[in-house]
Amino acid sequence: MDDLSRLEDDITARIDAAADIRALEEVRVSALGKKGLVSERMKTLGRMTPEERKEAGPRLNSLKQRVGEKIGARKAVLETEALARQLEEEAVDVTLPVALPPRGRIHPVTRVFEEVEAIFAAMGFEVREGPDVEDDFHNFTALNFPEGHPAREMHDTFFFEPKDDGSRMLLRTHTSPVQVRTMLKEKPPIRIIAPGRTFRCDSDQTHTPMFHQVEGLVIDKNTNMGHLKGTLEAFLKAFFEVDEVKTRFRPHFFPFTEPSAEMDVGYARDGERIEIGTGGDWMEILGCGMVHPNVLTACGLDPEEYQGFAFGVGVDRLAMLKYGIPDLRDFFAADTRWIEHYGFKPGE
Ligand code: 2NL
Repeated sequence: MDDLSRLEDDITARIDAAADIRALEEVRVSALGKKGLVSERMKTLGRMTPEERKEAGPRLNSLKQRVGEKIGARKAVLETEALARQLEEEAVDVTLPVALPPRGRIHPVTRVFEEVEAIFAAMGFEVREGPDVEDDFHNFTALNFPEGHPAREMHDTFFFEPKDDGSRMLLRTHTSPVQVRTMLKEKPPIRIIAPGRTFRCDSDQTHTPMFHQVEGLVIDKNTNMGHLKGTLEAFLKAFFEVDEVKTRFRPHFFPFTEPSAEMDVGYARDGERIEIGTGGDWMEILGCGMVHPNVLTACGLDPEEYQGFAFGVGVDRLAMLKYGIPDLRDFFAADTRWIEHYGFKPGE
């Protein structure tokens, strides 16, 4: 094998070994570039005799041509490989789900709000909402709490700093102010529920400073305590998913209702579980009564023309009873293991 054949074999081997376009370009420059191996050989032609040149010239030219073609062919192969690799790397599997299934949970309190709202909506009630930060009039005065009455202190109210005029805003201690605002704005018949957060400066095993309440209000010309009992029994049956509920009214006191009552519901204990509906024991479930005439007057309604009932129920306790949750404080502990166990998946 002569010198030129060895040169061609050597270049060919390096072309075949070039792993990518850049390596191949280096081979091309070292072979065909201005100072490349083939070009250097071309420069030797001038020093040859005419006979030598006649033989070597065409051989060198055809070698140069073949090397160029081999580089071109190798380049095409490498480009095809590179494209295939890129397509593979950037491939999108359109058969995969667009998003992973959601991992979040619906909090039992949120769930109970939704259930209560759906049940009362089916009975013709509308939902009304109002601010968490209230004034004294809507939270107390309009609800027949006299100035300086101990019932105001009983509510363990969170007050803000007094304003220049001496008045101070507060965190609502119940959602009743929502109903006050509704009566001031709308004409009877009124049939509403007011779900929401409420606040009292109280914290122990069974009390948290923020808790949840649903209040209900019905105002019309002849609304009476029978309507109250029927409405609440229908609600309890739907909520606890039972065909029968035993209830009783116990006389009570609230400033904003007269008469006032606490409603108890029959229940039976089955080991750890509590079954609401019937049974040998009574459990206090909610407070209620006929709206006090002073409240109607403060809200712009004539007590000679209108009357109605109201009730308030603790949502946190409803959730504990329905879903067998033992400790109230876990509701607000933000423990992901707890919410994975007691929470609900969307649509569940
Ligand atoms: C309870 C008691 C109750 C009301 C709330 C109410 C609202 C207006 C007028 C009259 Cl605007 N009453 N609300 C009435 C009775 C009881 O809640 O123990 N809640 C957890």
